[in-house]
Amino acid sequence: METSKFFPIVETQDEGYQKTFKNCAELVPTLPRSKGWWLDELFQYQGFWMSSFPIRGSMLINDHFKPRPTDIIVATSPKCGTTWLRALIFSIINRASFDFNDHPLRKLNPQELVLLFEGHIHKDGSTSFLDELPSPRLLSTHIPYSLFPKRMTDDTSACRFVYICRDPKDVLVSKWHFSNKLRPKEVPPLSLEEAFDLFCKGVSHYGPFWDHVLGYWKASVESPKKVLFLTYEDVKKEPLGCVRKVAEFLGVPFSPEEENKKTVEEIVKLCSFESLSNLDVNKSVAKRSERPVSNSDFFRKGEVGDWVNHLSPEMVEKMNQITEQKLQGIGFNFH
Ligand code: PAP
Repeated sequence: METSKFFPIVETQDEGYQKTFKNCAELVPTLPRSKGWWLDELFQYQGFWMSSFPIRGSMLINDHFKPRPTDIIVATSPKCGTTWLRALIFSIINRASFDFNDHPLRKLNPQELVLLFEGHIHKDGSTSFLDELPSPRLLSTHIPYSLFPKRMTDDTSACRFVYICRDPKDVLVSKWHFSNKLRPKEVPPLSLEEAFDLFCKGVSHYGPFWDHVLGYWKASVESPKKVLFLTYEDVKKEPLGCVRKVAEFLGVPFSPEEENKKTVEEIVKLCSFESLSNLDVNKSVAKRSERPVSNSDFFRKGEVGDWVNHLSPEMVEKMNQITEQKLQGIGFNFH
């Protein structure tokens, strides 16, 4: 049984899982560490800053997860639009099963409908919860591409990743607002300057942000059938085209009948910021012990370019410079 001070204790009788928990409990205290954005601590694990919980999730995935060819992983760096992409992909793959007026998204937040892979693999100390999900399994993750096991990322595995990223200036602003919602009332708010500094140093959840993007970008170039790379800005600009692209990538293109019935338009409308954020379920401010945020916290402005209202010209210049330098010559940038 695991007794690390870094994790909630998970009871498990299985020797394999016990070994992973033990390895993780021994490893985490030895990793470089930094203060986090709320009251958490971040650890540098395989080049990325993560809190202890997803590190353990990543180790469990590596040691025990059994991928299926039909698995679909919605991957993002935090605050890049995972709530939106989870809703879109859930609606795309389940479009034959639900009426848009009586849709699961009207009753559940996308974060509850499509669960966080590294968060839920901890349940009961085994992968049984995930093993029991029917195919195709749709899971969400913030884990960097390089941290997934080869059996998920090499060409012998047919599971697919859909990645969405976003202009880091908007990511920072979104993350800063979100972090201050998570900070306990008695702790002073994180200043934008502090947040900017941490983000630029790469010390943000699953960061450095740019390395996260680079990993998925390279994989999408090398294995375009395995990884689809999208940007928040493109989905905002051309939602219908992006939804068609995702459906084709997942092998479930829209039929002429569905096009006639305007199914793509229905999906885009249901999953839009205006629609989702106005549903009662997503206006809820109730928090639960296992998730210290409320459904409404995942909806703020939902706009492209809100950074102009927050960042100084110096901050913008520095952030653009880092982005230029990190993404130089790869064939992609945030313009
Ligand atoms: P997570 O990383 O905590 O899971 P994530 O959903 O990736 O959060 O990001 C939240 C951002 O997506 C918020 O951006 P903002 O702070 O700049 O406003 C949120 O408003 C935005 N968002 C949530 N749902 C949608 C949607 N349906 N369409 C567009 N943007 C959305």
